[in-house]
Amino acid sequence: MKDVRDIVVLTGAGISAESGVPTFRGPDGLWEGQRVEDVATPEAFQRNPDLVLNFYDQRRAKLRAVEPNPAHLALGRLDAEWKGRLLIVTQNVDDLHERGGAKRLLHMHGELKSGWCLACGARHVFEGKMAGGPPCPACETSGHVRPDIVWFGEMPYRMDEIDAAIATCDLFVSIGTSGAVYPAAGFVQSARHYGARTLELNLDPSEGSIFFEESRMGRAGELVPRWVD
Ligand code: BV8
Repeated sequence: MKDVRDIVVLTGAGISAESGVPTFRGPDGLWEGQRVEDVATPEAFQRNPDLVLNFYDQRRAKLRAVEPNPAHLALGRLDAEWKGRLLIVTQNVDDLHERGGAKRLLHMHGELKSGWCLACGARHVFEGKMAGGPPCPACETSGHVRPDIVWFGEMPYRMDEIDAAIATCDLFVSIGTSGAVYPAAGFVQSARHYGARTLELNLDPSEGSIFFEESRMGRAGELVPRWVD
């Protein structure tokens, strides 16, 4: 990539679709049979913790059955080649970027394989079921562990780092996201403001397509390796 020093890549559910991980806004608009408002807000967790815990337990369990696809693997190669001058910011909570070789990676919406203890604040790796699950390994309190996921109305993680990376990158690439959720949906406008080139790789035009200098439509499993290699 000529004249490019620092790259920020934003990914969304579309990059994991070919691995068999359902996107959020599929044809039926439901998300694994649930309304987003019923499972991805702090209010939903207050109202019906078991429904929310089971929703995430099911998605966590499914991680064992899916593999990184050529798009994740291509970004893993780019990460190795770009030696710290590539930052991947993912909205996804799966672990497919890590398993695809990505190292400099930031989960702005949290991770399925992380638990957060509301009693002591400790975060810890979590592989099993949270509903009726084990106590917090740090404080031994039961029944206070929640998914370490950023729900609607909650502040995404490490926004300062993301904003600083976008302010200094030469190229901003968005892969597999509908551009429906903020603040991620606004990153392209920040990147343009700071003078970065902007590229969108997506199956369909996103809500922010008009802000991208270039948009390539297609499957991430084909477009991303072609862009990287
Ligand atoms: C916050 C975790 C503030 C859950 C998720 C303006 C500014 C700031 C905030 C707002 C604002 N307006 C409204 C808000 C509030 C809200 C928001 O944006 N609402 C929307 C609905 C309007 N935002 C928030 O609440 C955020 N928090 O703003 O906090 C604040 C400030 C101070 C103090 C406290 C708080 C938090 C948002 C995070 C919510 N959590 N996920 C979980 O995963 O269980 S969001 C959820 O949707 C996912 O994480 C995902 O990241 C996100 C977006 O979905 P996509 O990844 O884009 O997936 P989608 O299905 O939509 O699209 C898939 C795309 O892939 C499609 O375009 C498709 O064409 C494409 N595709 C499909 N297959 C392929 C493909 N592309 C390529 N190849 C393929 N094969």
